[in-house]
Amino acid sequence: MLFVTSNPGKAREAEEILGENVERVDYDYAEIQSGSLVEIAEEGVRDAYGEFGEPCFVDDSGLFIEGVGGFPGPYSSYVYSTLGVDGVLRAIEDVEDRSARFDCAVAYHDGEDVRTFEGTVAGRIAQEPRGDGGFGYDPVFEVKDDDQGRTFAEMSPEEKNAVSHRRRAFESFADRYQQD
Ligand code: ITT
Ligand code: NA
Repeated sequence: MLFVTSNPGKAREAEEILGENVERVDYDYAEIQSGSLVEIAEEGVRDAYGEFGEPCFVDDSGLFIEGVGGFPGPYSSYVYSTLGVDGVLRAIEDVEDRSARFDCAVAYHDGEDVRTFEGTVAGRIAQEPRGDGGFGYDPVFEVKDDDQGRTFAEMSPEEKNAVSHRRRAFESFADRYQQD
């Protein structure tokens, strides 16, 4: 099955989580304006299916910061490419509640229906970026359940993949579709 994404970091993680029968296609599917990652992923996979005509899935993810009403949430991609990680840190400088979560919505089109699988991980936004691993917001996302309080970027790929929002979403996806 095809994983339709413009983001190589996501594709690497999906491969590690799902195994080998994932083929990445670099296609920027249409992203509707919506407050819901699930809606964005579902519309996106319909667009991707229209483009490729074979079973495929997309992953729409977002960082939700509690103290600023869930910003940047569904706009995480736009905010990342405009403000960047440093811009986000500046924007929340005076915000007290830095608790946050990462959500992932995976939508799969099997040729007839669309099904969606969700995953989430709790954390908080670090004061400064730390670590060289991962991609995107990983250097500022401190994982809540990590006893050393590391950011995703301070973890190995295996460690991030063991607890991430993406792992949780892809796991329920795999439970449903990869019986063998
Ligand atoms: P697609 O083509 O798959 O949509 P994208 O990078 O635009 O690629 P999203 O809209 O889902 O993907 O991602 C929103 C933003 O959050 C984007 O800037 C990503 O780099 C970032 N992001 C997504 N997953 C992440 C993760 O596991 N760790 C850190 N940042 C992540
Ligand atoms: Na995107």
